Order: sequence, then structure tokens, then C-alpha cells
Amino acid sequence: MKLYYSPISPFSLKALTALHEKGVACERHIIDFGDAEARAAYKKKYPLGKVPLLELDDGYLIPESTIIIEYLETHFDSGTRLIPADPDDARRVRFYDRQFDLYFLNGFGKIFFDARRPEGERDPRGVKAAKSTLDVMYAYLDEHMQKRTWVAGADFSMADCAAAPALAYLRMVYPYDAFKNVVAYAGRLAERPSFAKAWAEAVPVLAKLG
Ligand SMILES: N[C@@H](CCC(=O)N[C@@H](CS)C(=O)NCC(=O)O)C(=O)O
Repeated sequence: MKLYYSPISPFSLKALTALHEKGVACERHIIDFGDAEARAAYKKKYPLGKVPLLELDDGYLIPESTIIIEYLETHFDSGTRLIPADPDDARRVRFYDRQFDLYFLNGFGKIFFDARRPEGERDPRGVKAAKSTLDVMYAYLDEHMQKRTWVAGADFSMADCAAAPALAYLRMVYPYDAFKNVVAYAGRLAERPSFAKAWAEAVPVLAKLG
């Protein structure tokens, strides 16, 4: 099995966290998005060119971080169970997984990439909309985390794998200091050994980017 990823990509960090949680070893292949040739070669394998992507030994491709984790959960019973066996509990995990991908991470992407565009190509209206969605999500998560350790039940799950990179990155571009339960949850996620290991790979790459 081979994972195509970028150490700084939040969706890759989500998949890597899951791999560490499950103690599943796999070959790694870093896609350097700054290298046009490498990017073009990767698009021949996966036309969307997005990471993460899991390639099975027979060449079968599994894109999408959530689906990669679903595959790991179905095929490896080692380590942490990231998707509960009970269908209702599993649906709850999937719901929070969606929330982090769609409303937290997409908001991060909008703010982060907009700031890197030349002045005339920026989209202040889109950034404002992303921030107001995040305001809603921060308040919602803060209340939800009042008496919880992990986001979707008593145990660490796929949803926490999604939350960890989202909150680590959002802290940098749209901090949530006013939301104490979110801050505490982000702290627990940062200390979770699986995410800490994945993030440790991202830190030197981020430092180089400045
Ligand atoms: N829904 C996908 C999102 C994957 C995604 O957007 N990956 C970004 C990096 S975090 C990427 O590959 N961007 C490069 C591009 O879109 O060309 C998932 O969950 O895996």
C-alpha cells in the first residue's frame, strides 16, 4: 500500500493521523505541489491531482481522506477503532467528520489562499463569508465540547482525525481564543501522539515556506 500525500496538506494530515492511530504501515510518496513536473506526473495517476490518495498493492486507487479512513477501518482491526461498529454511532462520527472538512477546513483554505493572492485577485466577500461560517462553527463547537473529550462520542474517532489539522491551521489564520472549550479540545488534539507525529512532519516544511 502506498500513500501519496503532502506533509503540510490538512487532508493528508488527517489520513496520516488515522494511519498512526491504527498502527498501519504503508509506503509514502510525497507530492511536491511546487514542482510542476511532479504535479503533472501525479495527475496522470489521479487527474484531480489532490492528496491524500491511497494506492493498494494491486494498483486500485482510493482518494478522499474520509474514504481512505473507511478503507483502513474495514481492512485493519489493529489500533484505535476510528469508526464505531454501531451504525448510529458511525453516522455521528461521519457527521462531525463532514463538519470539519466542509465548514472548518474549507474556511481555512479560503482565508489562507486568499491572503497569498495578488491584491487585485482577492475575494474579500468570499473571505467574509468563510469567516462568518467559522464564527457560527466556533460557537457551535464550543458549546458541544463543554463536557466532552472527543467530538463524536466517548472515544477518539475519524472525526477527531479531521478536527486536528483543521484546528491546528485555523489557529494561525482565524484564531478562536475566545472559545475556551475549542482551545482546550485543540490542545488535546495537538497532544494526541498520532497527530503530534504527523504534525512534526509538517512543521519543518511550514518553516521553510515562512
Ligand atoms: N476532499 C478531499 C480534499 C483533498 C484536497 O483538497 N487536498 C488538497 C491538499 S489539502 C490538494 O490536494 N490540493 C491540490 C489541488 O487541489 O490541486 C479529501 O478529503 O481528501
